[in-house]
Order: sequence, then structure tokens, then C-alpha cells
Amino acid sequence: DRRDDATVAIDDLVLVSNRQPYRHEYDDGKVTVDTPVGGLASAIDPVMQRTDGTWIAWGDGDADFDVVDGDDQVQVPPSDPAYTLERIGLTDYEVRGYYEGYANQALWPLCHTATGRVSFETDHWEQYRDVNAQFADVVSGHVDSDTTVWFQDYHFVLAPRMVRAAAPDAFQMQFFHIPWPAPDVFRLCPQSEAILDGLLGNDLLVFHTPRYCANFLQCVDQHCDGATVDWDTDSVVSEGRTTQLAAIPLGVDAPTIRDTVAADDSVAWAQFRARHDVGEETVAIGVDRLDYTKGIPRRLDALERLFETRPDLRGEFTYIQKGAPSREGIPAYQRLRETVEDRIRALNDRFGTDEWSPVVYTTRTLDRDVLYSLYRHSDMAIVSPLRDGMNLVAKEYVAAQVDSDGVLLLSPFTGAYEQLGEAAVAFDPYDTDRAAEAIERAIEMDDAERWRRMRRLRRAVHETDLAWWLDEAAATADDVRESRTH
Ligand code: GDG
Repeated sequence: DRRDDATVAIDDLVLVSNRQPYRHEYDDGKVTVDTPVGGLASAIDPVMQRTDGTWIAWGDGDADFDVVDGDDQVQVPPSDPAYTLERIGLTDYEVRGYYEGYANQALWPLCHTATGRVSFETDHWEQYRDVNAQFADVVSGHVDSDTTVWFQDYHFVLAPRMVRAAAPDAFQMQFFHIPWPAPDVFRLCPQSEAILDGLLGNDLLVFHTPRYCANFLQCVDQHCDGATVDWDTDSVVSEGRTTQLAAIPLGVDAPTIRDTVAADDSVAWAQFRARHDVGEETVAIGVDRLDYTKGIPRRLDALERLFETRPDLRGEFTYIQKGAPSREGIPAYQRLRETVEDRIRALNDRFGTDEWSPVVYTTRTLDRDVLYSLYRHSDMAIVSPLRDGMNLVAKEYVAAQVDSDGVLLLSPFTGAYEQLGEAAVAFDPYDTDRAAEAIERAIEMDDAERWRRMRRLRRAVHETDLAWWLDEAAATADDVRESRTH
């Protein structure tokens, strides 16, 4: 029985996320199901499988699913049904306003302090609010006083308050996967009060790091008239109820990554190298959604600087960029993709030889075991976001380093750096000279130092892995729930 070996048990769980964990295709009575790429869904699916709960999500991409008339329920996983997946259909118009509009052109850049990219449009806001209301309606239909509602991320900042109005006794929590900005940045948002009020509908609000919690509390303090911050307990009282803040950094499934990699026979790595003409040189890898927050052009600046100042590295060092196309309906993302591809072409034209290219670029989706094999065999990973809530690629790279001979270059502006700190080599995306020097340092680092740093990183990544995170979230929810009833 799956419930017996559960480390986490949240009874009567209703989970709400934008993306669904399974996507169904209906074709002439035949149903095929796939699991979209993405850390969150694959992380939470096993928890749901132990709870017999309900997962509510946007029915994105389900062919033949009647999106205009709304809801649709299926039992998942298809092979061994354990819980209910309820899909909410959205019209193209709603998707443009709620998802591409307010979520990804207002909240996403705002929370990443990319103020120049923020755009607030009334119509987007209205669609965002309406879609939150649709989700809140469906959630309210599943809820009684024993239910835990768990919202994921910035797509649902208004729904908690809406559900609270319909179901005052339900326990509501939310995990934010992205940063929370400083008050001076947050005040740019015309809807700042409504957003804070919406989130304060939760009993428990969880971020990756203490920094984001502190930013949130300062925003409430400065921009929310009806709410009082208790700085001693990291909580807020509004409308007679308390919202507890907590920092629980999301982890990766480190044991599974380690075991997958340990069983790896290097065939995938050999095939990848053969396909892309990578020889015996030193290899760095970057794995990112093609998002402007990931700092890819600045990483390419650093590589360019490196090959300018160290011509001897030509032919001796190759950077592999695995990019995943993302949010392609949004112009900023189309431009970013073009910029990255143009820059890589220019770098390869300028420095490449007949036998060697400084940058190997692919957008092909890789199977997990292939991705892990690339991590294991790369001499370093370069993770250079301008800002990033956590960055799971950094942790996956560490978990795959079973030989402890790789180097993690990590931007200080990631949640991962805040958590793992200086065992990684700092890679500052805003300072090209220093960033290039960091790569040089990683190339030249002796085995003892590589090993010492990687051992420290590995310990931290295993100690705070995905199972730990789920336990912490469940235990924190229990504590908060207990303190409410006494
Ligand atoms: C958000 C926050 C936070 C990538 N290419 C392939 C592939 N991937 C997987 C990686 C990794 C995931 O995608 C990306 O996760 P990140 O954490 O790096 O970034 P975001 O997508 O921006 O995620 C972030 C995260 O939420 C969790 O809270 O860390 O800060 O922005 O797991 O491995 N997976 C496969 N093939 C690929 O080609 N299988």
C-alpha cells in the first residue's frame, strides 16, 4: 500500500497548480497520456498518490477536451489510479490575459526585479482575477473543515482570499516558487494591495528562502493598511486571522538522481558527444528554460571574454547549452531565443575551427537519464541567473556528481546560492571579467579542492532533498494547524 511507506501525509489534500501532472490525448476513442516536463509536477505527484486527494489544474494542451465548458475529471496515474485530476478549461482569450499577460508579463518580471520588462494591463488583470475566481469556485466545491488546500506559485495570488470567503474553516497554504521582491520594487504594481490581501487569505505562506519572507513582510508592512506584521514570529494578522510565513527551500530527488547516474554506462554521454562533435576537451554545461531571468546572454559574454583573453583554451574547452523553449507566445521570450541563437552563432564563427566549436547548442528535450549523464560527465556547470527563486539545475548537477570531480559555478542571485553558499564558485553575471575568471578558476582547480567543495555541496543537497522538503512542508502545516485550534 502506497500509504504505508508515506513519509508525508496530508489528509484530504486539494492541490492547485497552473500545469497539470498528466496530459491526455483523445484520438478515436484511444487515449494516450504523457507527463509534461517540469520539476514541480513530478515532485508532487508521488505525494498525491499517497493521499487520494484532488489536483486542480489548467487543462492545457488536452486535445479534444472541451475547454469552453470548463471542468473535466479523470483518475490518475492512468496505470494505477490513485487520485482525481480535475482540469479547468480556459479560452484562448483567458490564457492570453491570465497566463501570458498578468502572470508572466506582470508578476514574473516584477518578482524577479526585472522592472524594465514589467507591463500592467487592465485587461490582463481582469482575466487573471476571473481565472482565479474560476479556480476558487472549483476548489470551494471540494472543501470542508478538514481539507488542506495547497496552492502552487504566482498564478494564484488572489484565489486564497476567494476560497476563504466561501470556506472559512479550510486550511490553506501556498508555496511560491519564485522570489518576492523588495518593497521599493513591489510598489510599482498598481494592484499591490489586492495581491497582498489575496495571499493573506492563506494560513501558511512558504517561500524558498528567509530573504523572500522578509521582503514579503516588509511589503505588507508598507503597502497593506489593514494588516499587522509580527516580526518576532514572522506572521501577519489581517481580518482577524493569522498568516504564518516560512522558508523551506525546495530540493531535488537526490537519491534517485544518484542511483540513476550510478547505473549509467556512459553510452548516453558518448552518443551525445558523437552527435555534437565534442572530443576529450574540458566541458561546461548549462541547462535552462530560455528565460531572460536565467542570464544566458551574460554567460555568453563571459565565454567570449574567456576566449579573448585565453586563446590557448580554443579547442581545449567547450560549453554545452541545453535550452528549453518557453512561453513562446510572449514577444520578450521570442526575442531572447533569437538573441541567444545569434550570439552563439557569432561566438562559433569568431572562435571555432574546422574541428571544434566553442559552444554546442541544443533545444532537444532530453530524457532524465540522459540529462543526468550529461551532468555527471561535465567538468563544470554554469548557473548564471540574474535572479532565480531557487534553481533546481544547480542541485541536480550536484546530485549527479557521484565522482565529486565537477565544479558548480553559481550566481549569488539564486535561492540555491543563498542556501548552498560558498561551497559553489560564485559566478557574477553582472561582472563579465570576474565571471570569465571564475570559469578559468574552475578549469584550473586542483582535484583536492574540487572534491572538498563538491562533498560539501553533496551533503547539503542530500540533507535538504525533495523528501525532506515535503516532510518540512507537511510538518510546518501541522504545527500551524495545531496552533490555530488551541
Ligand atoms: C521555477 C523557478 C525554482 C530542463 N531541460 C530539460 C529538463 N529540464 C528541467 C531541469 C529542472 C527544470 O527543468 C528547471 O527547473 P529550474 O529550477 O532550473 O527553473 P524554472 O523552470 O524557472 O523553475 C525556480 C523552480 O521553479 C522550483 O521551485 O527552482 O527558481 O523559476 O528540473 O532538469 N528536464 C528534462 N529534459 C530537458 O531537456 N527531462
